[in-house]
Amino acid sequence: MQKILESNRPLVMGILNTTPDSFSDGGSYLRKDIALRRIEAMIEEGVDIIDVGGESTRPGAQAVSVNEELDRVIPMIEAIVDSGMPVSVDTSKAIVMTEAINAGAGMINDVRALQEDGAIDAVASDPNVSLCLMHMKGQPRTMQQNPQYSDVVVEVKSFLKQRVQQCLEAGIATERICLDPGFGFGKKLQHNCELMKHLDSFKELNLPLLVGVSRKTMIGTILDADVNDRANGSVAAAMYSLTKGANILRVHDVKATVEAVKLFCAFEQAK
Ligand code: 9MG
Repeated sequence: MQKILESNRPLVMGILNTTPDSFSDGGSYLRKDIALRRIEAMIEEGVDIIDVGGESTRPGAQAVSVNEELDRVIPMIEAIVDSGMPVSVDTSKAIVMTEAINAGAGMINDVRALQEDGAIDAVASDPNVSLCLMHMKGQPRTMQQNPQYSDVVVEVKSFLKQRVQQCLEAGIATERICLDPGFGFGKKLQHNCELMKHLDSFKELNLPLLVGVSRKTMIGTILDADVNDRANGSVAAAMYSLTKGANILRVHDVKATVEAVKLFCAFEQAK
């Protein structure tokens, strides 16, 4: 799985939400058989890694218990591992991280950048597990209530740098880490646009970048589009992020993104 972060082409990370209140699939993947079909479909569509989440991080979302989160994600991790597809788990809880790794997860995607109790220790000891450290200002329940920055790019970069340093001090190798500015997490539209425009400046941290803009409010606001009508905008934004150095795209619309990435690579590889 460490190879995921060493890929020399952009990767597509497909989203598998198992939360009943998931903002873009309305919880329709809650039932296991439907989730399994979604996994199969994403694999057929050419996904590179599947990100399983058991606790919604959308604005206003409420926390769930450890047991509830484990009940949601562990069967999905096992099913994805059985299929041979790399699996990432979107969690901030140390116990869920440990159980996910034991179940075969190869990546932990933490929107809280391993700041919760025990999180760094939970991931430090397994050298084969990759990590995504994301920036979020505040907590999901309240993060969109008028977030303010003096310079969002400088602030987000400095936070991520600090979190990487913390990981290094805990003995985590840099090769295991990728970074994510956290589009939509405690950011207004202007902040998201600035982060996107200056995404290339995050390359100075010398780590792969993960970008998640799929179907988010920033796309809906710019296009005045309902959540179910944001696929085209999401792919366009993902492609823009590739021109700025993104390495992993976290998306709902796997087929469209895989096709767009193929075109991007073909043009990039031309003489
Ligand atoms: C869980 N989750 C929701 N949005 C995300 C994003 O933009 N990045 C990452 N890493 N995780 C996300």
